[in-house]
Amino acid sequence: MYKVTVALLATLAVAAALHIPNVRTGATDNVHISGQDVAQRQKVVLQLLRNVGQKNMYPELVALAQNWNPMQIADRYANQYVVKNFVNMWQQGTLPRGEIFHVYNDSQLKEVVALFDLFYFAKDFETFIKTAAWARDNVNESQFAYAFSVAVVHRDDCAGLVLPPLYEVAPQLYLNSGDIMEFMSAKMQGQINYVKMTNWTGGEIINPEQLLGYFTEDVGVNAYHAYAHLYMPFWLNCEKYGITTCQMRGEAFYYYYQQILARYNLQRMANY
Ligand SMILES: *[C@@H]1O[C@H](CO)[C@@H](O)[C@H](O)[C@H]1NC(C)=O
Ligand SMILES: *[C@@H]1O[C@H](CO)[C@@H](O)[C@H](O)[C@H]1NC(C)=O
Ligand SMILES: CC(=O)N[C@H]1CO[C@H](CO)[C@@H](O)[C@@H]1O
Repeated sequence: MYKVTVALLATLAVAAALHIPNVRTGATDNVHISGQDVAQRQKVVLQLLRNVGQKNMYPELVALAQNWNPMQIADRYANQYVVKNFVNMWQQGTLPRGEIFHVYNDSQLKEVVALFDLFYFAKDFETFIKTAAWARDNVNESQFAYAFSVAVVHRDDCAGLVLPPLYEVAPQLYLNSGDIMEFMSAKMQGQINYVKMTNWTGGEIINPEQLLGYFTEDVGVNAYHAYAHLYMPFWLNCEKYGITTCQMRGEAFYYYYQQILARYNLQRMANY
């Protein structure tokens, strides 16, 4: 909660007078988002990503999702083809809830891009959030969380909003199951602020690579890597989405991996 409050205050401070050109809808005049709007938008984004594995627990968001029928409001999307495409795909059945989603599985990626398109081409924030509130309970949670996060990063009207820490959205991807079980049992016993230090290099070393566990398993480094993917997904077609900042992509990609591999090699030399 503390983190959320800090994030909200921070966005309030910077967002007081944000002028954002709308690349997506082609509007030439700038959209003005007041500080209060940003705080409200931030709140909704955090609520939608809270406990994604469970059904929506905020009645106002559940209400938004009710009666949602994209085919009836197809004109609220800048690209109407994406609505048909997604609805067709969804009706034929996509990845069930609770299944593991992987971005390198072509059919799963196709579904997630169709969902992202729906989020991205929603003409206004209200349509975007209604779509997201619906998708949260009807699409597989990992696919929803991924498509929604990429949309928040890339939508003009989400400028200044922050995503919750990814290891809080999907802790099972960052922590080992033993730790999660320990947290769960601490929580059931009513303990708060329970701290557990994980020794990533503990246990028997079978492969010298395990000596680097403190680096390769680091929660912050892994979240950072995941963020880099959200900002520059390999499937993001700059022309299709009207994104004008793609010229430096190759350079940014190279710089990012060069830096992280340099650090990795340093750790290897230091350990074996
Ligand atoms: C991709 O995911 C689908 C389920 O959505 C699965 O049936 C298929 O086997 C997966 N493909 C690969 C190559 O793992
Ligand atoms: C983690 O475990 C390894 C191997 O058992 C041990 O050498 C190391 O001192 C431990 N590190 C910490 C911080 O406890
Ligand atoms: C869009 C989608 O895949 N929805 C499925 C998610 O999982 C539930 C429960 O298994 C299915 O009923 C949905 O069809």
